[in-house]
Amino acid sequence: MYKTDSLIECALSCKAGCVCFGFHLGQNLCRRQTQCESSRMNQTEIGWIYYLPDRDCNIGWNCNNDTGRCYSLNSTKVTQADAMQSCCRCNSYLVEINDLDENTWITTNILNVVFCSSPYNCATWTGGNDKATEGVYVWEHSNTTIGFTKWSKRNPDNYLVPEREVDCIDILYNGEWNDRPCSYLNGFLCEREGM
Ligand SMILES: [Ca+2]
Ligand SMILES: [Ca+2]
Ligand SMILES: [Ca+2]
Repeated sequence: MYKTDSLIECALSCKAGCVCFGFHLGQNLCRRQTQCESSRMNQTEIGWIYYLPDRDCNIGWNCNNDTGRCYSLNSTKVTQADAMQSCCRCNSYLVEINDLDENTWITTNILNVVFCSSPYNCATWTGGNDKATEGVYVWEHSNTTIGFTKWSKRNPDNYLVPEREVDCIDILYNGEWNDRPCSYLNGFLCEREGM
């Protein structure tokens, strides 16, 4: 049993020799099992849910039934570049928020479900950035210019200190965006097409 960052991380760790795994949602604990009696899989040990191995990355995704898009939040705090890499492992990409509907859905169904003591404590990386040209924001994975935006008050504010590189976009607990140095350590949200 060990501490993990998300159900997905736990599922990814259940490889050769792992017959099933358990995940404790409240405490983010992961258990890999070399054998699984069906009684164990069904038992109601408080907080634990058991799963069969997930070779295709099917669990741990929260899907929007209207759009068919799925999202997975990871609470590990990493740089934006590392977040991008991590999303790739499940054939997904760092989230790209294309319109208000998507922004609202993510805020309501994902960001607001995570405990945060203040909006600035739980910023989450998106795939948006202006690394190439200051002030010109693009979505990294699709390489498209960002159209819809939901900037928080006084952001983006890189222009105030132009010598600093503040080139990546994170989304705050309330769904508003902020420009932040890409080397900052944030949780992150992966997105992919539905199954
Ligand atoms: Ca999207
Ligand atoms: Ca910038
Ligand atoms: Ca900012």
